[in-house]
Amino acid sequence: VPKPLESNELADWLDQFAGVRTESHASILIVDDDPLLAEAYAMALRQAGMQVTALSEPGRTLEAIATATPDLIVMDLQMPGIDGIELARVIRQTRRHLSLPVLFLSAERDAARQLLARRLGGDDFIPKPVDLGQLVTLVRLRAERARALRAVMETDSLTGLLNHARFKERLGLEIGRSRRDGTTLSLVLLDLDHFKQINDQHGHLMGDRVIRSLARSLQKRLRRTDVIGRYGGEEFAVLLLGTAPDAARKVIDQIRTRFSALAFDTERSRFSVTFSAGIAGREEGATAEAMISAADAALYAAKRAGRNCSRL
Ligand code: GH3
Ligand code: MG
Ligand code: MG
Ligand code: MG
Repeated sequence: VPKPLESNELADWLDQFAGVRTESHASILIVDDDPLLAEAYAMALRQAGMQVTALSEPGRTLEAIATATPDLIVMDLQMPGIDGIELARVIRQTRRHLSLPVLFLSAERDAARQLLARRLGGDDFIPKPVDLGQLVTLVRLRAERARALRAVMETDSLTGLLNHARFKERLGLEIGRSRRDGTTLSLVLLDLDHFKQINDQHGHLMGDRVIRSLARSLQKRLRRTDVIGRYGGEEFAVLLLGTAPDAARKVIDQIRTRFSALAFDTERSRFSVTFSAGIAGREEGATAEAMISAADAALYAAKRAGRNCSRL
């Protein structure tokens, strides 16, 4: 059993990293039943520029993964009442965390058991007592890589917006968050009008340009905290945080007016495109499915009303 750190030892350790701090947006979750050790590792990684959550209650690991959305987990193998290998296996059972790297920390000296830990799901093995320089090096590179890979998996390649799966996941998370905080939340579904005709008359490449252009209009006009996704082919979804439906409608109508005024040029012609929008607020006890069908029904009403308009 590794002995806990003295605070002056910790200061010495941390001094080693004073010069190596570089920008990193990687988010790390550390799970070690010894709170002093967990915090020591956390400080070393933070010192190297990473976002770190230190957890000394291993039973709350799944919950911490959901809230902190880490790019990598550093986990102690010897924890009372919980088997690190089993915990890693449970984490990997979620589709989303299939490729979430887990680095095991262990005082285990037996090479065969170290190998077993790797075979059962650990991506690497860091011996205890931990060399903090080694920890920082191993963690940063892998976390950056995992983060980049996740961004690719969650992003729509044509527009750079969140893809359908990730958007729906965010919708669920944000509904939960706004319920807990007692804030408002609006969901908008947008659909380009008569888009088949745009493709037919100007070609699919031009159609793609229109789709990218609407993506950019949304990114430009919405808040950085708002969530924008490409919901389907020529359909987009937007979550406006802390915004009631009537306010959301004003914002979307402004974007709609400006977008419809954009001119798209081809060799032979110049044309413009419109979209319709359906808006739904978070009702008491709303689920993601309920909000999507409410916004979808409103979008359908906007289409029926002649398109290039929005409905609540
Ligand atoms: P409405 O006003 O009722 O929405 O009419 P619409 O023609 O837009 O509706 P519909 O859903 O029938 O057609 C959508 C079209 O969008 C059909 C499909 O070929 C096109 N589309 C879907 N994804 C893409 C894409 O990524 N690029 C291009 N260029 N076209 C796409
Ligand atoms: Mg332990
Ligand atoms: Mg459509
Ligand atoms: Mg359409």
